[in-house]
Amino acid sequence: MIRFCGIDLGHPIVNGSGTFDAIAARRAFGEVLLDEFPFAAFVSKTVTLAPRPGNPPPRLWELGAGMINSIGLPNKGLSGYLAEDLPELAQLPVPLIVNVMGSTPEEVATLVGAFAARAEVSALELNVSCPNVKTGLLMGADPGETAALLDAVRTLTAKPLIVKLTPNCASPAAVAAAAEQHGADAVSLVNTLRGMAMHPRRQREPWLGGGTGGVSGPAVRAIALAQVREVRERVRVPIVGMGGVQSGRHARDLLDAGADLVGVGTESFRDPLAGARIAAELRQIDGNSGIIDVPDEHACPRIARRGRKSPAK
Ligand code: RRO
Repeated sequence: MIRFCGIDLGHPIVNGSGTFDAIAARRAFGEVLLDEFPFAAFVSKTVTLAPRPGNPPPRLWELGAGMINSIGLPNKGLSGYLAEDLPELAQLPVPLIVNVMGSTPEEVATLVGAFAARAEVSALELNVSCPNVKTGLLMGADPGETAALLDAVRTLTAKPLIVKLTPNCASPAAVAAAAEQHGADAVSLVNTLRGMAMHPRRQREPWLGGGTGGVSGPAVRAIALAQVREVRERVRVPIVGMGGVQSGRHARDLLDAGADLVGVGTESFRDPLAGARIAAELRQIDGNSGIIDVPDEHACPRIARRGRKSPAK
């Protein structure tokens, strides 16, 4: 059991917002999903005040080492979420973290105020980092804007506020420091890195309907590690580290770089139970046998990192 912002979690693996649809997964896999839920807490897809249709298709491009998404926050809006999704997500066997985004601090304040009163919600994640809309990104790219956002919402709730940072700015660590100074309880990073794919058949046209998108998956893992380390050097609040995690070894690396929890995102598209597998691999590593045996092409190195303690027998 670990504690994160006062919330008890069974292990340190959570999902990255928007990468696991728990309602659809329950429909597909049945009640067994609740018995063996892959994550220690569930982070919901971003909710905005008004409903949004999302970006025009195509919305995905597969890369050699990940993918680019241009989803554009399709969602039912606050009232749709409260009426339809929240009752279902409240049935999950793990704490619920709701991810919210607005184009102004006032909009975010309305969202935070609405969730503040909901007992089903354990914490809020403020998404200031979506690469696929013009607004929202701005707030998270600038320490002053992030501070102003926290000033607008901090007093509205006693629930933990996690600020989801963008890697697409001059200094994520400076933004993290501003968030901490203005009352954030934790930060999470990295959101996706802005990227682009050209249309394979049409000259000079981008493939994605939104033009550009967000790169995720193994391609961004080294960047996530470096940014988590840099943020850890600037702040004391807990960090949810994510970016290209496919194995317990990758999770261990992010924890060693300074994260307190690890988010799994793109890997869940390949393997919906990746969260549980990665948590089990991490337990095996931390059980410090030093030797692990994972039948997966992404298995962690079999030799334990030097200096780790030998198993307590
Ligand atoms: O919906 C999206 O396009 C999206 C969001 Br909100 C986000 O935070 N990060 C991302 O890569 N895509």
